[in-house]
Amino acid sequence: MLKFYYSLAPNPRKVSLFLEEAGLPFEAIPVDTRKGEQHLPAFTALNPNAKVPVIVDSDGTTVFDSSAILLYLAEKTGRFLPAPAARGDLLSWLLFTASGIGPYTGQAIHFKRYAPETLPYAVQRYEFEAWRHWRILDRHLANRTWMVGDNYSIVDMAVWGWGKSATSALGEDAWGQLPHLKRLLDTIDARPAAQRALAIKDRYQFKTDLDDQARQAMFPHMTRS
Ligand SMILES: N[C@@H](CCC(=O)N[C@@H](CS)C(=O)NCC(=O)O)C(=O)O
Repeated sequence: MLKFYYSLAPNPRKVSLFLEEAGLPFEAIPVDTRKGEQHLPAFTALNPNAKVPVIVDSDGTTVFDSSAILLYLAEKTGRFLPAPAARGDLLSWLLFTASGIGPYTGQAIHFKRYAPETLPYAVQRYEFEAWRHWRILDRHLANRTWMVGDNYSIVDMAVWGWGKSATSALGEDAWGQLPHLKRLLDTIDARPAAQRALAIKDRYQFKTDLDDQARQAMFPHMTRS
């Protein structure tokens, strides 16, 4: 059976959604990143980047990085891909989400919530860039139902994964300024598979304390030279 190494964070969330949408049987293996389990040798043998998500398919194929996993699973199952004519759009928006939405939103959250000191320049830069990227998605969705092509695809799943955490970067009132994006996220939330994907939180109690062990595991730059 496919093994899914996960936490409750945005990138694994995208993969949870695909697995539930496709109805693929999987074994969910929690990686408690606040306990440092992402750095255990058995895990870095699967993903040298020491981050979730990772899958190990039933034939032993290992794939890390959420966008790679989405593409791999979509191509393997033939599900949630747009028509071949939209391949360029698929790659463009999937990688825009991977390289723009994720990193800028993640860094905005980091500097607003987790940095040991307030650095106004860093907060301003990452918040600005996060907003800039989310606004591009919102404008793109103004006159279309789905991110690419005519149907729900892995790009919508990738956007949803980060969308569930976007207000941590953009503020609780962000949706008033991103109405088209909000419509997409609400449409996906209403799908039973999305609710099952979110219910993965009930399978394992992840550590919530952001203590020294968690900081060292997740923000190693703070303690290593
Ligand atoms: N590019 C990677 C990023 C993966 C990533 O940043 N994962 C986070 C959770 S969203 C993680 O494992 N954080 C724990 C850590 O950084 O130690 C992907 O898309 O999968």
